[in-house]
Amino acid sequence: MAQSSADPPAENPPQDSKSERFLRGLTDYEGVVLVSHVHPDPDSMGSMLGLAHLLETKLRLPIKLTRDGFIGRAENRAMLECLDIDLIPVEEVDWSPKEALVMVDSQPNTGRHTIPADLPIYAVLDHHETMGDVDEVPFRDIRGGIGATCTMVTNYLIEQQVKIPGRIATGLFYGIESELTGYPREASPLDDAALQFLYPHTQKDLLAYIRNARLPHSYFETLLQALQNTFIYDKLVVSWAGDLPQPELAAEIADFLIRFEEVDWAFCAGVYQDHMILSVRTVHHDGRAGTLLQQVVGRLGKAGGHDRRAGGCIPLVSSATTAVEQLRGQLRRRLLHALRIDECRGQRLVSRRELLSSLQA
Ligand SMILES: [Mn+2]
Repeated sequence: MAQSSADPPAENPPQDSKSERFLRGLTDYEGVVLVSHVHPDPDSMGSMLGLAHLLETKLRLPIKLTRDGFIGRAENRAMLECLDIDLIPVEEVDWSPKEALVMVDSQPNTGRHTIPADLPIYAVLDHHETMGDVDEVPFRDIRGGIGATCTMVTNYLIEQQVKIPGRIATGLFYGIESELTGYPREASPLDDAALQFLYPHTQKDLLAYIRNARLPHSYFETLLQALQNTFIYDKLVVSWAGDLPQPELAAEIADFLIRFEEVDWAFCAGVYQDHMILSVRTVHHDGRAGTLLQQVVGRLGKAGGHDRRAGGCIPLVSSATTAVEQLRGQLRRRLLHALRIDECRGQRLVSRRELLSSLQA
């Protein structure tokens, strides 16, 4: 019979299930702190929301949800606001050995956190293929083949027969949905089953509000700047976005450009504070974008991701225009080399003549 309510199946969770082991290891703690990667995305926030609900229901432990860095993307801010998610800045947390540290949607020492590197971590729940230092972590649930960490958390809630309120269902649903965008989809049957399970319980108006979040002026200015500095090299499109009002915009531009019918790869880079933020997308299902970007970035910074999507950042030695230009040149050469594209002059997406004539009009 089809699952028709938020009441999960009636049989008891098996003793060796992942959720059972996860909860069992937490019985000696007095509380739990949930952390994620910098600039938490919907998958991070939904996972924290879902896990907090699981822990509060099953163990009655006080839970802290945190954020590393700020949340910039309009959809993510809308999610935070309308689901009333209260995140404590990580720098304000007093780390105590009595509280278990649980990391979601990321792995330790992947360059995606600002928490002290020597903090003992009880658990890591993640779906990224980029391996972190997890040897010392007692509980690990890392499944690279899964589209979203929220899918794993949804399954913990189902296994533990925990009722999922509308607000939590909406967060988990949007967390999964936002990870499965683009074509081809990076999803497993488990992701689709979780979406199907959650959907009847989501708050549809809130979902629509998040999906259609209103955008600030700076979004359009940066987009225009990026399009004016976009170059085509064979099957690759490269966009230099300039200064980013918020770091996630590089990924949004890469998402937009990968839909360009003439290319298979999209790369966008922009400067946020003292870092160059990088984003890669490909239409190839087994494109190993994460590995490619790691190869391109090398020791200049950090990178990682999935088959079709990857992100990275490089600390800038200097913010002088010449230094940034030099880095751009280096990245472009490495990118062309990694994709086996001959070194050539890029063709502008919007020609110089068109740019000038539209300015004079
Ligand atoms: Mn994720």
